[in-house]
Formats: sequence, structure tokens, C-alpha cells
Amino acid sequence: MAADRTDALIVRQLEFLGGMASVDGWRPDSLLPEVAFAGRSNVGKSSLLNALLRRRAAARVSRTPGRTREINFFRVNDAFILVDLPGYGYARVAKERQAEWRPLIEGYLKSSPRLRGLVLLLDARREPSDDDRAMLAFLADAGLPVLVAITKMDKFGSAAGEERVNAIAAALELDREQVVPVSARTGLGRDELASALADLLAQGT
Ligand SMILES: Nc1nc2c(ncn2[C@@H]2O[C@H](COP(=O)(O)OP(=O)(O)OP(=O)(O)O)[C@@H](O)[C@H]2O)c(=O)[nH]1
Ligand SMILES: [Mg+2]
Repeated sequence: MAADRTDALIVRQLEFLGGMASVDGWRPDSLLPEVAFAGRSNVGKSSLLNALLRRRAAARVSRTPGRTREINFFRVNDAFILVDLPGYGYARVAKERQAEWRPLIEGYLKSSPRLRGLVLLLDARREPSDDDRAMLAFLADAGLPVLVAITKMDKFGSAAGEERVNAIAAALELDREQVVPVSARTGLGRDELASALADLLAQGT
């Protein structure tokens, strides 16, 4: 198929390496470059990972927000590692669990020399939260490249969707080019994100 020839991310081999549950806890002993997926709980991180990998359930998808509690590592083609971070800022989980994400995620971000960048996911239906802004500021501070994916675009028609994307980009003072509208449901943006990811992984090699 023609589409295959332009696919920047063809998964020939996929292995779930394990989960990191605490800053001092287990993490993969690997020299491969990593890209991590971050965003508030329920934004669609696990779903987007599955869409990228073209696997139905590589990363677990939750009906119950806040399901992904550990940092999950997936090795792809023995070439790089995709990292599914726990969601932050879900209001209905207990207060102490709400604050849990910060040390774990920040600890991971600070102690990952092979981390090439992040995909930050934002829900098309919501305004960016304080946590989203804090995450962007943290990444800018750390000098980590960030791709912003606007998720669940299937909830909008094309004109309304484009309006949402522009509004979110403006609210966060991002260039429109930094932002990729996606839908795990329809596959929108999958190939664009795959090739942006490939570019990110190719940097510094
Ligand atoms: N309509 C629509 N729903 C989506 C899309 N992506 C994810 N969802 C739904 O959103 C919910 C959360 O999806 P997940 O992929 O588990 O989100 P997550 O960010 O990994 O969630 P946590 O791991 O809990 O932080 C699920 O009910 C998904 O089916 C999408 O592109 N479109
Ligand atoms: Mg998840």
C-alpha cells in the first residue's frame, strides 16, 4: 500500500519493558533514546500510543481516569523507547494521589539523559489547566523539545476543530506548527505525529 511507504513508524517489534513506580524504583537499563507522553489524566495518552504503534492494546486504555499509575516503558524495533507517563490532575482521586504524579514524573524527567523530548497531550474540549502550563514551563526550563498533540479531535467538525486548535495554541503561546491535531478514534494526525517523532528521535544521533 502507498500509505506504508510513507509510514515513518512501522512497528516490527514491540516489547513492554515494565513499569517504574517510584523515583528510586526500577527503570529500564537501556541506552536507547526515549520519548515520553504526558498529559492530564484521561486526555488519551495510552490511546494515542496504541494508535501510533498500530496496536489495539499495547498501552492500557482506561475507562476510569487515573488508571495509569506507573511510568510504562515500551521498546520499539530495538531502536527507541516510548514512555507512557501517568496522567496528572484528575480531580476526583484523593488529594494525596493527586500530588503523587509530580515527584515521579519530575524525577523521571530530571534523571533521563536519553530522553529526546516529550509529546504533551491536550484535550481539544478543554482549556489548558494550570498543570498543563506547569508541565510546559518545566519542559522549557529543562530545554526538552516538546510536541503538542491536541486529542479527541473526532469530537469536533473540521471548522470547529481548527478553531479549538488555534484557541489552545494561542492560550499557550505556541506556534500553530508545534501543534498536531489527533484522534485515536479516526487516526487523524497519526502519520504526522509518527514522522515528528521520528525526527525527534533522529536528533542527536
Ligand atoms: N472520542 C475519543 N475518545 C478518546 C480518544 N482517545 C482516547 N479516548 C477515550 O478517553 C478515555 C481515556 O483514554 P486513555 O487513553 O486511557 O487516556 P490516558 O490519558 O491514558 O488516561 P490515564 O492513563 O488515566 O491518565 C477512554 O475512554 C478513551 O476511549 C479519541 O481520540 N477520541
Ligand atoms: Mg493511560
